[in-house]
Amino acid sequence: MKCNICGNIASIKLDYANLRLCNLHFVNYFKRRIKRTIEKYKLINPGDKILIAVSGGKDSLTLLNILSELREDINFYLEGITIDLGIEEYSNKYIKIVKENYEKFKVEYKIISLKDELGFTISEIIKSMKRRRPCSICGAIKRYMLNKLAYEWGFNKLATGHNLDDLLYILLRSYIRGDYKQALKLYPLLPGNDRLVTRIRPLAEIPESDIILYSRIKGINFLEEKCPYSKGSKGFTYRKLLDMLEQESPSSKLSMLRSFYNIYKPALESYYLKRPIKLKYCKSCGMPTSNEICSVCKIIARVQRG
Ligand code: Q46
Ligand code: ZN
Ligand code: ZN
Repeated sequence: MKCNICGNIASIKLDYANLRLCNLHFVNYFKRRIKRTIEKYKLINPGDKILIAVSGGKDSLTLLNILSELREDINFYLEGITIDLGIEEYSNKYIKIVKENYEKFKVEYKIISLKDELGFTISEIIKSMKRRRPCSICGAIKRYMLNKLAYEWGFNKLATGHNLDDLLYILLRSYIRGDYKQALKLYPLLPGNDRLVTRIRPLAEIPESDIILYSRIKGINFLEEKCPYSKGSKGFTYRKLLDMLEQESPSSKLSMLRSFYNIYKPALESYYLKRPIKLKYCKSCGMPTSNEICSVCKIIARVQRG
């Protein structure tokens, strides 16, 4: 098997692109595709102040590596944020790894303790609410905290490491639940307004398998261990289904996302924009919400009541 670019021995086979590549040309190809996403969806402009959410997993650390390399070319400011969720040993492990990577890639960062910010750790909230599937609560709290802090610290963009598989999983889930509001948020750029900071997802068109390859080739040390609360999550089944589809018919993942962007999303928008969602401000914390009190303030009030 020879590299399609240089003719040396190829170590990587990308069926979706019908390419065989050596490590060097895979890395170039990977970076070029992310740059193309950034340009195509106008994710980054010179002078931007970008806060990147880093969890210690392969996606956010790969994005940290790529954005740290691009910041001089495009001329934007980059800073990292990691939330200490207080999930016992698991949190200690990812915090150690993110610190090493922030230093390696020379990116300023802040580690924020959820206990200090909200008064409770994720473990305490989950125990108190006795939920079988804690990820929806944890996800809502993380999104809330990231937006709130990015806004309060004066960043105009919040970058996350969502990849192609993550977006397709959310798309499938929202289709099954009939949750069109969630589906409409699936785009590499989610424009903000007022207290809602613009969100960007530069890895939106990159399959998870490519991110694993890239991080291994580049020697990025990431946490492979899964969060203890992720056991039994339906996400694994959805992802397995998507992988089977891709194996049967290479490039179906990307085609699925592109058809959604080009055909289904505009159709949904033209239908639902006739019923726009009115954004209010939470009467308790002042952050944007579609209700009187935001979901995170409701969660915290419930945990405080015990
Ligand atoms: S940290 Fe939180 Fe994840 Fe753990 S509780 Fe679920 S959402 S799995 S990415
Ligand atoms: Zn090559
Ligand atoms: Zn609130």
